[in-house]
Amino acid sequence: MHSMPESVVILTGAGISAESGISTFRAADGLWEQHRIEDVATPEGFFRDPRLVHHFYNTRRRLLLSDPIRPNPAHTALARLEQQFGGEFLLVTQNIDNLHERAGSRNVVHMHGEMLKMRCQISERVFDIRGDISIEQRCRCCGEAGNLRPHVVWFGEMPLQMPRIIGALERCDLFIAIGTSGQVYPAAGFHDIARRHGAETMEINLEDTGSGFDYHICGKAGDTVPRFVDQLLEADRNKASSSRGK
Ligand code: BV8
Repeated sequence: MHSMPESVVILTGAGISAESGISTFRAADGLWEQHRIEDVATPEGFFRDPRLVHHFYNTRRRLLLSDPIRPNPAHTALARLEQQFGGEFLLVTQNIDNLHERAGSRNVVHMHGEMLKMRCQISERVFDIRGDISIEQRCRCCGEAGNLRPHVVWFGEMPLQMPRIIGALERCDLFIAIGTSGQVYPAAGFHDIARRHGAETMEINLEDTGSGFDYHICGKAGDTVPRFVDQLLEADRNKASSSRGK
């Protein structure tokens, strides 16, 4: 990187949770190999067969809450970066798991929603959920069965907190995408927005996804992210001490 960043935006995808034991979407054994997106990750699919969609998310929620699943060193490193970086920092995730929060991140923007939340389709109220959601379940707001859905953004639905994300992309001078294939918009276009506003862009992934980032760090996030965060924080400390020295 040419200069020490003052403002960093990080976007994470399923690849950052892969080493924690959570399937990604587009790998050979990925989620989309076992289910059609249209059936389980669209409003139309939910309207057509809510039981199937609840089963899809209930299964993923039970796995997420099971004992072997825990944050990996990449999640922990990003929590350290949020706490110690001297400049502006925003973590945006496409993931609906809670591993960033369990690793200590405090200010996570879940642009595609959260598996541990459900929403009433009538009142739009959002509730925490740790168990299964079923069509027989009554919502606390209306007291009726059949209104509850996962608080997750499906294809064709508007991602959450977009104005906040776009504002941060326009201000940042370093944008880093970690563990995402860059297949899904608008997230896949974030690095273009950041670059158009003068940011340097970096991809941390197993491979170069060919999305036109300025820099690439190839390898497993659990190895590459802690190393990168240590280097960035070291440079940030040196900059702070040298500016005090003036
Ligand atoms: C919207 C929540 C507009 C659900 C998700 C044509 C027709 C219809 C729609 C569109 C279209 N063209 C574009 C669109 C829009 C559509 C879209 O982009 N479709 C794609 C398929 C073409 N997008 C939308 O619909 C979005 N909404 O556009 O709204 C709008 C405007 C006005 C008004 C209303 C609406 C909403 C998209 C959100 C969908 N929900 N998730 C759930 O989780 O169940 S998407 C889901 O897939 C994830 O959230 C994530 O965002 C996305 C991509 O997944 P990745 O995270 O990248 O995972 P993937 O498996 O693909 O890749 C993993 C990567 O990690 C790989 O690169 C791998 O190499 C790497 N990796 C693996 N292991 C490791 C690793 N890296 C490092 N270390 C490792 N160990």
